[in-house]
Amino acid sequence: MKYLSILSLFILLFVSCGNDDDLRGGFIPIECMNGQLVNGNCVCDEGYEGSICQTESIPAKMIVSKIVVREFPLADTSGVTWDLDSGPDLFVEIFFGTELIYTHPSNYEDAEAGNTYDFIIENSLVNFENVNEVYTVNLFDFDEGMEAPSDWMKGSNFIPYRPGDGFPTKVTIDAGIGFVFDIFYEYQFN
Ligand SMILES: [Ca+2]
Ligand SMILES: [Ca+2]
Repeated sequence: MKYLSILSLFILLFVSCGNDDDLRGGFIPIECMNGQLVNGNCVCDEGYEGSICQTESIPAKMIVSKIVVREFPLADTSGVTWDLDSGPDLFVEIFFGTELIYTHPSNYEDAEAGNTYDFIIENSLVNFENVNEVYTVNLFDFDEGMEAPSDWMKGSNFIPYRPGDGFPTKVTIDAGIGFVFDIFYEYQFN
């Protein structure tokens, strides 16, 4: 019987949690999932809502602070290297749909397999404001003069916000065929 009544309390809590008015009607949360209990009410951590802070808030904005290229393809799909007699000169571009939103202003000359390459994005220049829509990171080998335009090496489409992941500051994306990168986020909720 004791188990049953505890279970019913939980059910009551969860069923009634959708409406904060119910809390004022006498239900006192016994535990806040992502927050602190203050005077009988949950004060939620940033990014959570609901009467026991059980629901992730959808971020208003995800700011990209850095992309770290961990692996890049050594050659194109027909096996031809990006430059004739040196490694590729890496830089990244970011798209929202078909719209180019960021080109990294510098490149890493003659990149070598096994090294990682940090593309730091300063001043919150890249904001993902449509966190449930598709963005793309494209990796290029910078070419100029006779060699221009730059070689597109590989790209990856992804949806920034992953519900239930708890707002990781670093997400690793494996685009296949040797393109792996980390993307670093800061979250804003209003
Ligand atoms: Ca090239
Ligand atoms: Ca090169």
